[in-house]
Amino acid sequence: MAKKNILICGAGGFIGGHLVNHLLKDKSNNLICADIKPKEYWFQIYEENKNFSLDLKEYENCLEVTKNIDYVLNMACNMGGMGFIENNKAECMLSVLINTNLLRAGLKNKIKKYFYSSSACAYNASKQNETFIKGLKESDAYPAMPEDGYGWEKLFSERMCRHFQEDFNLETRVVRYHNIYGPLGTYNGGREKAPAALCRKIIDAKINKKKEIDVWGDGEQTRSFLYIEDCIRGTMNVFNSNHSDVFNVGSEEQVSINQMIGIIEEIAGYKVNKNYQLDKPKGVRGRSSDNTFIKSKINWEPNYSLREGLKLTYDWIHSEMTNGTNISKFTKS
Ligand code: GDC
Repeated sequence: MAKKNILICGAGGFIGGHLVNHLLKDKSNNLICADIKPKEYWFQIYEENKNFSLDLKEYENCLEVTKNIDYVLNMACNMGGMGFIENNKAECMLSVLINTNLLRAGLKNKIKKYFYSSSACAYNASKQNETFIKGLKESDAYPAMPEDGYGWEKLFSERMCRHFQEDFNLETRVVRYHNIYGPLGTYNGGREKAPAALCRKIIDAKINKKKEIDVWGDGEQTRSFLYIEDCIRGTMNVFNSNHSDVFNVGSEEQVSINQMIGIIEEIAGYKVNKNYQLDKPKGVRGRSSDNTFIKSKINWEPNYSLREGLKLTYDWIHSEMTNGTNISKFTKS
C-alpha cells in the first residue's frame, strides 16, 4: 500500500508533539514535521520522521514543505495561556500568515485535505460573562466578538478554511479546542495555561514548604479543560470524517479555578492558601463546551475526567521539577 505523506505543522509544540506520537503508530504514515522552534526545543521529536525547523509564516517555506504532501494538520500558532495572549495580541494575530500561506501552498501542491486547529477563544465574549454558563454551541461564535487578538485570528482563519473549501474545493476540517492540557506541555515561562501553572505552583509550595500560592483573579471564574489524549482522538475523528462543519473539541465538565485547585491539592496531598491577584490576566468569566453537535455527527466525547487528567499531568510536572525525567505512559490503563 502506498504510504500517506502527512505534514504536521507545529510538530514541536504540545498538541503537535502528541499528534506525531499518535500518527507514528500507523506504519502506513510517512510523517513530515515542521516547527519554528530549533529542534532541541521540540517537546517530542522522532528521528524516523523528516523534521524541519522553519517559519511557516513565509509562503516559500509553506510551498517547500507541502510538496508531495497528501494531508496537512496545522497546529502551528504563536500562543499560550491568558498571560501570553492578553499581552501579545499582534504576535497572536500574525499567525494568520501561517494558515493563509499553508492553504495557498496546499492548494498549489494539490494536497487532499487540510486541518485547522481553532480555539474556544473564537466564541462571542458577551456569551461568557457569567460563571457556570451553559456550554457554548458552535453557533455561539456569531455574531462575532471573539477574544481580542488571538480569537479574531482564529475566527478569521476558520472562515478562510471554509472559503477555500467552497471556492477551491480544498477539503478542510476545523475544530475549536477548549483549554487542552496534559504532560509534555508548557508548565512555566509565561505561556502556560491554568492547569499546568497551578500544578506547578502547588508542587513548588509542597517541595519548599510554602503555605500560599498566587492565583489570578478571584478563583471563581469557570472553565472546562480537555485532556490531551481525548484531544488527539477528537482531532483524528473529525479529520477522518466527511464533515466540514466546525466542531467543539472540549469537555463539558465545568469547574471554577478554585475547584480545580481543590482537586490538585487532593492529588498533591497538600493544602495551600490562595493569594488572589485581581490585576492579572483573567480572560472571560465563564466558558465550557457543549458537545451535542460533535456527539451526534462524529460520535466523540471525552474519556478522561478532570481528576484523571490532572493526576497524569501533575505526576509528569512533578517528575520534571524534581528529576527532569519524562514519564513515557500518559494513559489511564
Ligand atoms: O491561561 P488559562 O488557562 O486560559 O486561564 C484560565 C483561567 O485561570 C483564567 O481566568 C486565569 O486568570 C486563571 N488563572 C489563575 N491562576 C495561573 O497561574 C492562573 N496561570 C494561568 N495561565 N491562569 C491562571 C485559553 C487560552 C488558550 C486557548 C484556550 C481555549 O484561555 O489562553 O490559548 O485558546 O483558552 O479554551 P483561558 O482558559 O482563559
